[in-house]
Amino acid sequence: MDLAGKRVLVVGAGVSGQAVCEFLLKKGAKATLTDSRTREQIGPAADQLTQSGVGLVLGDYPQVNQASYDLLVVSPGVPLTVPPVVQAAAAGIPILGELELAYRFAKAPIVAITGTNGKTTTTSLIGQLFREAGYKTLVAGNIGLPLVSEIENYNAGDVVVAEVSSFQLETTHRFSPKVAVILNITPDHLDRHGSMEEYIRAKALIFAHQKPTDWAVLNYDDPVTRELAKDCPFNVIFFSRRHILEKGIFIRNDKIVIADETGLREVTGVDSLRIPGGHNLENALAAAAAGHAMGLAPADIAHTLGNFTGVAHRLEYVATLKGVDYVNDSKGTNPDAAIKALEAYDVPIVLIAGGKNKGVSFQEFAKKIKEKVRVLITVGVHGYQIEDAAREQGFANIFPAQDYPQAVKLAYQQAQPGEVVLLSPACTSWDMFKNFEERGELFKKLVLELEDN
Ligand code: UMA
Repeated sequence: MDLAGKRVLVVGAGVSGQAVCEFLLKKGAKATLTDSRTREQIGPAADQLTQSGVGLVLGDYPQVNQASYDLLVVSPGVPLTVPPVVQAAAAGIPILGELELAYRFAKAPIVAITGTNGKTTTTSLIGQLFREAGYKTLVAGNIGLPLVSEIENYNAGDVVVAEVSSFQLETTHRFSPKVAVILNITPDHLDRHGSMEEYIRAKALIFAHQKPTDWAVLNYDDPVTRELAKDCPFNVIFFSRRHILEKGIFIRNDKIVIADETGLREVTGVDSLRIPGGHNLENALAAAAAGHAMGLAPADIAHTLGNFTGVAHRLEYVATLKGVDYVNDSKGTNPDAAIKALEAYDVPIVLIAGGKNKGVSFQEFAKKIKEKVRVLITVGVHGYQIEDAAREQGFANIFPAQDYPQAVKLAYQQAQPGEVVLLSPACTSWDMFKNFEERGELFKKLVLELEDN
């Protein structure tokens, strides 16, 4: 892809858009960055961009036609219905996302991971697998570091492990990872994708352009991903924690095993995993399948599975106060993730939940609350929806909180020794915070302040 002299409009001045502009300048393109936010809202980053030679159109989008731009690069959080994207499509100007752009310059094989839940944990685990097996490994993508920033520093013998979201996949055309992992697909981001069918279609783009020597790793236990196998152009490896498979990665006699044409091999005992919950077992199986597809030995896979302790904001242990464990699962941004968090514990739970709903139902979540939770503390703009759903299930031990300090205080007052206080909001943080990290950090800070009192 020759970008030299090309006039490129980048839509969205967040982490992704800024990294794309830097990359474009390096390639000799003329980059213009546009954002619905004003210069004041963007702050000092706007001045830095201007100084480095990026044209800025802020607070409003420019008109897009063939006389003005040769290419559009869209940030993942920008819906494809915004005027510049619609105008570019009408004018026949190519539209792609940062993931596709990075792919066009990739020399290293890519292991890409998507799924509604577990992406970040599995991406981190797979990254650790390759690092510990001695590969120079890049871990990037939706996890936080835009791929385009680093992709050219990795060569054919290295490995790129990329967390990819449905938003990023939506703007791919040729993206073709060596190994494409889909962990699970349950309702999420329906406000953006419009329907479950469209969301599944976006996720399935992860394997749409694979080549005959590539692999798709799919969850056999998830009806949606199991069904997707028939759309995979080439090789599929299933993983399952509930079924014995003829071929694939699964559990037999409490051991993770690999069955392929060469026979059956044990990897490690399920009890050697250090990340809690059945959903994390699925993440570990998916990671083992990805490692196996890339040719790692079972002993190398076993070594890392036994070492990996998880990532921040996903069932992250914070402290034990008066016999109560405090756990930060701020990344539980949808009901399914929060259900999995609740399922990870066998003791009564004091749950803090709420935030901004992404257009999904809380009914199943409320059923799980009835089953596992002793006290529910709601917070955030749509906390009342979780409260209503829980009451419909006949659960009434609910305390609405005004803000996080009050929520943590209520949890502290209500929790009894042996219980878990779990923040797993089932909602995004965007009503009160910049992102889930900021929400999780505040929760941890408030918990640690309790410790001081
Ligand atoms: N904007 C517009 N018009 C719009 C919408 C947004 O101009 O209609 C502007 C905003 O004003 C803002 C910019 O676009 O300035 C934000 O762009 P973005 O939302 O794409 O966010 P980035 O900062 O570029 O971060 C993105 C991913 N964000 C989203 O997909 C929402 C990050 O994933 C990712 O880490 C980063 O690129 C690097 O690849 C975050 C995420 O929440 C963690 N992902 C979702 C998830 O995991 O569920 C998909």
